[in-house]
Amino acid sequence: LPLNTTDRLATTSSSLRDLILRKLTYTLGKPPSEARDRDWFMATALAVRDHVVERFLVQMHQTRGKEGKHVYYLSLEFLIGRLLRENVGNLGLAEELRTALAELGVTIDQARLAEPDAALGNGGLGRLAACFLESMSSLAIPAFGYGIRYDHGLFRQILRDGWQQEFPEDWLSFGNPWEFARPEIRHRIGFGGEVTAEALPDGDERLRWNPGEWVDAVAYDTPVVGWRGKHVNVLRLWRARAPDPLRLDAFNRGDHHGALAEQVRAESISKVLYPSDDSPAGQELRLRQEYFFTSAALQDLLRRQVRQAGSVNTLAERVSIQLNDTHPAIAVAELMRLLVDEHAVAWAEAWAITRGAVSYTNHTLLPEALESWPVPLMERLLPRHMQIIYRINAEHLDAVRAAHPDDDRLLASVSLIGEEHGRRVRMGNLAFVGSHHVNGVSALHTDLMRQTVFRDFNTLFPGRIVNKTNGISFRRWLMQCNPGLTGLLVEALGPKVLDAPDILVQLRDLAGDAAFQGRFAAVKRANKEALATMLREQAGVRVDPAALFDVQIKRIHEYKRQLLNVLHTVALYEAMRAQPMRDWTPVVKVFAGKAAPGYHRAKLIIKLACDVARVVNRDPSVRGLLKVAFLPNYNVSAAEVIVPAADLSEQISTAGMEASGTGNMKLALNGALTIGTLDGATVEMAEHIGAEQMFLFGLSADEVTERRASGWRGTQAEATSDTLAEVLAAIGGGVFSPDDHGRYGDLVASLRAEDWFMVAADFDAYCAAQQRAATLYRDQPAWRRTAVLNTAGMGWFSSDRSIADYAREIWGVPVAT
Ligand code: DL6
Repeated sequence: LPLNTTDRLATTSSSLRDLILRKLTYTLGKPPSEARDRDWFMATALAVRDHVVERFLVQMHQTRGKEGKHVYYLSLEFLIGRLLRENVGNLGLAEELRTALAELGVTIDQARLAEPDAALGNGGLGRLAACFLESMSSLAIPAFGYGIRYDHGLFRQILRDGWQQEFPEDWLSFGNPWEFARPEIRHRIGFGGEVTAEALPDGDERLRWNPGEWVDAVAYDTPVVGWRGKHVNVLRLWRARAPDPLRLDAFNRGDHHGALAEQVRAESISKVLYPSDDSPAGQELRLRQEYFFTSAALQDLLRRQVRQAGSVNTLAERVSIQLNDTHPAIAVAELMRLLVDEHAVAWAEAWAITRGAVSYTNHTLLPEALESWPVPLMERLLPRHMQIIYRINAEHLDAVRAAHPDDDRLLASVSLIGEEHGRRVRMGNLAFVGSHHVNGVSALHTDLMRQTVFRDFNTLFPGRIVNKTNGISFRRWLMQCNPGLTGLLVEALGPKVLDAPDILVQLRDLAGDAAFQGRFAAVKRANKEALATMLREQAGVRVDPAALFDVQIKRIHEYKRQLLNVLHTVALYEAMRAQPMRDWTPVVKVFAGKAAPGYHRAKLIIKLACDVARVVNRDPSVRGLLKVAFLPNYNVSAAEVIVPAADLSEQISTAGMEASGTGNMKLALNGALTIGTLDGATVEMAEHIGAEQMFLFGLSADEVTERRASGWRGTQAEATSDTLAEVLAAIGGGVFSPDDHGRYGDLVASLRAEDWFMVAADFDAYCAAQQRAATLYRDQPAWRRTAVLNTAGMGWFSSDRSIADYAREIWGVPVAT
């Protein structure tokens, strides 16, 4: 063993206490009397990290020489959140830590809440990557996550008079106790320059790229421990540094700024996360980020391959490289370059290796979010890659032409170069041809991929597109965020439920049991009280925990239709005001989410929600009936409070537009009922839970397509719905914006015109579904029964199931069952 048994860390509370105290004293240099909550967090995290590292070293020792195929998960985003509770929970040290800290006069929450959120992602895609890493460790699949160690993660959102303002977020300002800097692990990344040809003795020529600029990628490793401490993988994030820290010649000439210019330019690559989600982010810096981390990852894994296997030839048997969306799609060209130019592999063999190793996940069908890069930019920044892409494209189009002669439409559609808006490299097409499998993230999304964006590819390469429905980590999204419900489930179903979530289905037998319902409801009530406190402290809104908590938490985007929810809020408000004495179900509407900084319409929707909240919350005639809260700065930690407290989960995207959703899963698992459209993974949730236990409404994906094709206009809906007409008139007329009557004029006009997102079209159906929810809530036994049935149906949506599917069907990696 790498450690003597006598050196092994004891897991008792007293040894943990001593370890924390040693970290506080000798690593942080503080006596307990001086320690603040942040110091306790740091000392605790460092102590916990020792336990993680110990397991890692033992595992390394036990598996040396027996490592199976490795998975490399390349993602521009990892939305990690806080790690203390996850690591402690997965190590099984929660109770010992509680006691240890209590003996030091500290509560576990004091330490836990002092941890900053690692927000290295925008939303669903980044959070999925974090859940997947945890699941790969939990299933003991040898894996590395590769990404960027941004200095600043997703911006901090402040609402000033209802308008979103963005401020930099600073998660690293007090140091990051989970990571290990690995200055010795660095790779050179080139940009620009030129390609030269070198004659070979056999008359052939070898092309060489001489970059004009170099940046170093330096590794920072965060160990990721799986459930029950079984296995530890590494998340390796790259930081950009200039090879030379400063230009001494310039400094000595007195040009102090110029001396640092290279460093500043290099470091800008890992400075900030692009704050875009399902929207375009097509600037040069973004391409530099994408190439930077992809190249570093590939160089790193090739070095490991050569060290372990002696050559690159067996790469495809030994590794699986998963591209999380097209952000790392340049990997196809970069792997070819490294194999052909650096490792002297023949082109055809290199192509077989690349296609054997790489697979790609698509996360969006929105045309504006499908990445493409202008050819001139690529030629300037990555000239050798552009040559490689041209050659891949030529061979690909030759093959297509041979099989489908005279089909110019087909050639144009599947080419790697698009001509629509100037010549651009289509990254989705590049990823498709360079992958052995391409997957969507829900059954519906995968079908739509086959019918729309990759329709022609699906004909050319039948079977390459597969579905892998998303999942969520039950450790974080049940056990850690909802200990009350977890305790109840363990009591009712036995501890095995913690390891085998399929057992949740047995809850169906208890759904009608009044005593169990009561306990289930008591847990929900306690969670709602915690959320009520947060709403009071952070949104300045006082709410009654007995009311129906109707929650919409996600990025703000027109297709996610927060606007539809706001319109219903207004309709409900007007109805309550008109008849305050009616037997209403008291409702609290909770909104949270960030808008991309340049997405003006999304910011206006936030403003509208806040304007409506201000009017409603001040109106005495609806006191006790309706409250509206927009919680600022939504992040993973806020979700961990909101998710366990929700009664109603809003999953109301325009059908066909949400690839999967994962918030829908988190909320249903915690006993919220879904009000939603048949979109993304909500369709599969309805199959597992039972559509009758949900409030489904609205147009289907096919109907949305038909409506759009028919020249639908929102005025058609307005003409048949008095309620919609009144709501639009109120908002458009300035009832909620007395300081600026015209503020929402354009917004309302767009609903009356093409109504692209079918807000007006679905309005009446949505209100009817809301009515069904409010009515059911009044019958608490029936509501509770349905809530239990929702939790019962969610076992399949564990990210362990998703990852096991990827492992077996895409990566060819064995999974222990
Ligand atoms: O697959 C994870 C997540 C899905 O659950 C969401 O439905 C989808 O919107 C999101 N997609 C993105 C797209 N970003 N890009 N490119 O975040 O992925």
